[in-house]
Amino acid sequence: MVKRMFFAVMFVAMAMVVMAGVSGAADVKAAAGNEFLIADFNTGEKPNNIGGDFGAWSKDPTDFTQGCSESFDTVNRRGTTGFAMKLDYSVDSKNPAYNGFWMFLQNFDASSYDNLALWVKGDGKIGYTTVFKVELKNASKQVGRYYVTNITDAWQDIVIPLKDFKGITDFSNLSELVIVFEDRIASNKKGVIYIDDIRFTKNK
Ligand SMILES: [Ca+2]
Repeated sequence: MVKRMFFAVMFVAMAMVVMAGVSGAADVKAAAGNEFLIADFNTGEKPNNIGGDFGAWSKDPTDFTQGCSESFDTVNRRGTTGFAMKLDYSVDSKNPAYNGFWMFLQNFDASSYDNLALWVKGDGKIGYTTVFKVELKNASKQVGRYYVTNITDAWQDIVIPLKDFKGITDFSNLSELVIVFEDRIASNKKGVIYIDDIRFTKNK
């Protein structure tokens, strides 16, 4: 009888452990479901976390007074491991100048998400623009535009509501994310911007 009681107590205890484990797992899953990681750059190589290629681009590669180059940076990164993306740009040209960074989004369906989020900071020693443009493109050739402002030399989690992208209404098949440095807009014509942990997020 005592033995049977013992097993009964053990069974209840084990059931409670299992249930606690299940509810813990459910919490993790819910948290993960509120955020989808597109690129953390932590492998130090292409592609991004969803298999999309990326790189720097320039309006006029033959004009050496303007351009943008991309590299993986381990010193300035978000978090304790891996890399961030370093964008070394110049729009300091007598010609019209704009350039930046592109990333394929593999027709990602972001329609159940509320925001595009990314960590951003400028390089305090080299200099940086406090403003740049972010574009989201979809498979039907819509181009959404949003200006990120108030960049500083400290990491900031920039959360952009998808509805604030002007020019795009369908987020179910996103083809590309583009960052644009523009001569007329940039507060510093040359500089370095770091980006990391590009995600789509849901409002809590
Ligand atoms: Ca990273």
